Amino acid sequence: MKSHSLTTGDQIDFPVIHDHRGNLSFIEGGEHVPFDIERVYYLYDVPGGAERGGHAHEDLEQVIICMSGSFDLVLDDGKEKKRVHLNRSHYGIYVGSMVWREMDNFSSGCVCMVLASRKYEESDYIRDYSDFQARSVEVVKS
Ligand code: T46
Repeated sequence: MKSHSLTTGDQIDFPVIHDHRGNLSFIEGGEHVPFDIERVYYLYDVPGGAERGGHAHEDLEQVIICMSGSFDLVLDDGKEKKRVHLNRSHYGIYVGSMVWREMDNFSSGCVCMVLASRKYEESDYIRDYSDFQARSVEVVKS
């Protein structure tokens, strides 16, 4: 696996192979994404005005990609908040563990694909913001 020094919010640019038939991008686990991909999921048919996320993960790492349309991703490490607008499928945003994420401003027809380092585990979710803040302070101290 390539060595990576990504921090949350970093953009990962995927290869783009362009010819007269259009574009092709590809993603290899451990090469373009800093973990072995254990799970892929996607969000689609999101109604206008909907908000998703609103939680953090204790251990999960993800790369979030906008395959079609657009949406905003808000990343909060407990100290600072950053809003990123995603609207192209040739890059993804790295989201490490212990980051509160929210997603909104979905366009019609938006498709968001997420590459994840672990299988789905409800026990990895932190769904209470004050709990997240208290735990992110502990992470900084340790
Ligand atoms: C994140 C954003 C971008 C599963 O059964 N398997 C799965 O792999 C996932 C992701 C979810 N679920 C179930 C758990 C809930 O009952 O699907 C339901 C909706 O999940 P959730 O409310 O977590 O969905 P989002 O869109 O708010 O958040 C998801 C990811 O959980 C989260 O890690 O970063 O997408």
